[in-house]
This record gives sequence, structure tokens and C-alpha cells, in this order.
Amino acid sequence: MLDKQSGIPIYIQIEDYLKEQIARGIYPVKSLIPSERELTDLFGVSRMTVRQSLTNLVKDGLLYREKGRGTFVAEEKMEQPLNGLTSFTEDMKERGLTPGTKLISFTKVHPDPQIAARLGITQEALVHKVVRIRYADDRPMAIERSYLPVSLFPTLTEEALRGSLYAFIEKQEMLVIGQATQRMEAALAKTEDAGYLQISLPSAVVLIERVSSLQDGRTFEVVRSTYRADRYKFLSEIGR
Ligand code: 16G
Repeated sequence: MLDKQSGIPIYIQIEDYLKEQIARGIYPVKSLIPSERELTDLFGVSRMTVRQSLTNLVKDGLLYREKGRGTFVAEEKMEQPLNGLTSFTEDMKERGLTPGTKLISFTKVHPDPQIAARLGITQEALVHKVVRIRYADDRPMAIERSYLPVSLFPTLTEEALRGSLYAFIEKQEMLVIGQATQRMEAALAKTEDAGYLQISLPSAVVLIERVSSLQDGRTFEVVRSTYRADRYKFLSEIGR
């Protein structure tokens, strides 16, 4: 199975072998892969080498470890297109998953300077600050902290926020959503967010800030989202 003459490091050959077995469904999602000892015997290499391969595959998100139980095949990440101005609810339904929301808080606050600037309002104005955990089939995927001008949405309710905010804007408020700017960056999850997302510390997350406007140009939301990096990858189609 291994080619010691190939010049390709042995630990990479083991990684490639395991990746192929996973891709072929020999080790299905959530199944236990052979132990370090079994792989050591199978390949006739040192335990250190096997451990290095497994650690790399864990870091790449293909495998995950459970203390005292072993190493398992991770689920495939969700591919999130970055082209359309879609809502969480729409994205989940599109994939055949059931969207869920837990409303953590819903308050009126004065925005900090950056949020005020992004929304094009003064700090004296009030915004709804909404914190929601978003679920796919009851599993936490992201946390959203949204800031929405109270002047635009004086009648926003908890009930609307437990469902789809975009549906409320379009179907109840009869407003037309236009375009958005998104910024993405990598980070380590904060303790509070790791709890909400049910991930261990340290864990990587992807932060996305979306600033969205109505078709008439009024900015209606600043949303700072924290996505599970182990569940998401992002897709954009680009042309030349
Ligand atoms: C998405 C948007 C968020 C928007 C929400 C509305 C990103 C980064 N964020 O999660 O800005 O407020 O959808 O979803 O994509 P809803 O209509 O299901 O409440």
C-alpha cells in the first residue's frame, strides 16, 4: 500500500489512503476508523507516523476524536455560496434541512460608533440588537448578532425573529431587499460562543459581517455572525 521509494512522505501516503477510503464510503460518516495500533500494524510503520497522519486529518476537519472512544469520520461541511443575498432560512430549506432559531436576546440599544457608521445613523438613534442561534435540523450552525434601526422596524416582534427576519421584511413590511457587503475572517471561538455552538475550546470559527441595504439604498441591517468552521465551507463563482 505504501511506496517507500516514491519520495512522498509516509505520513502523507497514509493520509491519502485514509482520504480515499473515506471518499469511497469504506469508512462512512460518523464511523470509527481503525485505531492507531491497528493502523500501525497495517502499514508496518511507527505509531508516531500514524499519529501525525491522523492529527493532520483531524486538523483538516476530515476526522474528529472523542476522548476514550477513538477517531471518527467527520460529516462533510456545508457549502455556502457567497453570491446570493439569501437568508439563513432559505439556505437551510434549499438543502432540505429544517431551520431553527433560538432567540437569546432582543433589546433596544444605542449603537457603538462603528455600527452607527455602517448603518448611516447617529449614535443617538436606537437600534434593535438581536442575538440568535441558528440551527439546521436542531444542530447549532451559527450565532447572529444583528443591529437593525428601530426607525425602520418599529413593529419588529420576538415572533418574527423566531422565524425568518427576511420574510418579515419582505412579506410583512413589504420592503425590497437590495444588496449587501460581506466581510469574512477567521478567529478562535470565544467561550460564550463555543457554548452556544456546542464546540470545544479552542475551536476555529468564521466571522462574517454583512451590511445589507434595501433597494432604495437605506441600510437595514448590520449582522455579525459566527459560523462553525467545522461545518462550513464557502463557495464563490468567479469569472474573468
Ligand atoms: C443570513 C445573513 C444575515 C441575515 C439572516 C436572515 C449571512 C452572513 N447572514 O444568516 O445577515 O440577517 O440570514 O435570516 O449570511 P432569516 O431570514 O432566516 O432570519
